[in-house]
Amino acid sequence: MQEYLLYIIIALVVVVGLIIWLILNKRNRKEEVISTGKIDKKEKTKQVSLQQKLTKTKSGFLGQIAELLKLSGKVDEELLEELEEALIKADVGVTTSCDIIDKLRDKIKEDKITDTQIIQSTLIKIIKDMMLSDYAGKQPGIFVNDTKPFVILFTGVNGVGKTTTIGKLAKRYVDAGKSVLMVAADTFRAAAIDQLAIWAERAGAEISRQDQGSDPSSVVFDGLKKALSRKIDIVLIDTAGRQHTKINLMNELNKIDRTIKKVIPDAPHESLLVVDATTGQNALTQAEIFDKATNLSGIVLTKLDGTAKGGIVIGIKHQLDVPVKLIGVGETNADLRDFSADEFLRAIFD
Ligand SMILES: Nc1nc2c(ncn2[C@@H]2O[C@H](COP(=O)(O)OP(=O)(O)OP(=O)(O)O)[C@@H](O)[C@H]2O)c(=O)[nH]1
Ligand SMILES: [Mg+2]
Repeated sequence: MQEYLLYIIIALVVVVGLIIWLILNKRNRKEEVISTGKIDKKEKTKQVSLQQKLTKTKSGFLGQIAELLKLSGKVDEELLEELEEALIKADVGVTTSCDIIDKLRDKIKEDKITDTQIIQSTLIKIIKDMMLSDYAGKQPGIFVNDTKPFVILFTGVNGVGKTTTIGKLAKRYVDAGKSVLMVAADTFRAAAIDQLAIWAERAGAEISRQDQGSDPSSVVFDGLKKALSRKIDIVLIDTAGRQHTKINLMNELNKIDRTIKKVIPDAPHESLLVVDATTGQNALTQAEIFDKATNLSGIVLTKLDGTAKGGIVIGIKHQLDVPVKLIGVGETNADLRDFSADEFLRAIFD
């Protein structure tokens, strides 16, 4: 009888162990992610350092601050106002710049700082701490989990780099062994559909398209149905560039978003606003309005190589609570990079 009981206990232990193993395994699988940065190691080693790509911002931003501190002999309210102005000019954003300078003011009082050199290092530390805390717990880049299809919607004003970003991302995902379907929901111009088709061919991705002038929501509906039936891994939806001030165009975007949810209720899994870093503060207004139409999950900041005002990177998450996920620092595939606050801060300040 006792022996019989022992067998039952052993069987129970085995069953419970098996259940625990299954739960843990499932959880681990859910967390399996692809970082765009990890995809093409060969390409990554060829990359020019971010510091080199951001030289304009580095010299513009730091140069301005250093110059101000050199010219100013003493630490006073006037210097703080000038520093705040320099931050605003570098596109850090008014609210964020005020927050930074308020913290600096407090620190000056607390530590009784009178040396302008110490002001510079204190200011940089405040910016670093702020940004690292804004991005705490956020992994760099876009993380594609095992949801199938994983749908990414790209929006933004005209000419910011939406289609180019989709092309570069598609290449990385295809290289990582994923099946990718591009949806040509920019039906405004025939050339836009052709441009996406060229990117699809280059990347080895599929494309779902209709004629110019078709309803973009209908293109999205068909594209997602196709992706579901073909068990596609990743869907990248291109949309027409639109000014955030045009209400009818923003409503059209909202309709696209609703259509996506009709086919796949928890999609889009990423809703990315592509922003041209050279447009400065206008980016914050754009993000606010696009967020209302498509509930943004992140920002792709392109053309950071072409601006001396990379301060937008510091302000955008702080002010809008939408993180930068990718940055564009040039025209090649390797120039689309996962955004890491830590790496950005090192490139600018070290
Ligand atoms: N220097 C630089 N150029 C970029 C970057 N990203 C995109 N571009 C260029 O920006 C231009 C516009 O890119 P598109 O991808 O066509 O922009 P779009 O947002 O799709 O434009 P529309 O569909 O017309 O609204 C192209 O010449 C790209 O090569 C970047 O990170 N750095
Ligand atoms: Mg385009």
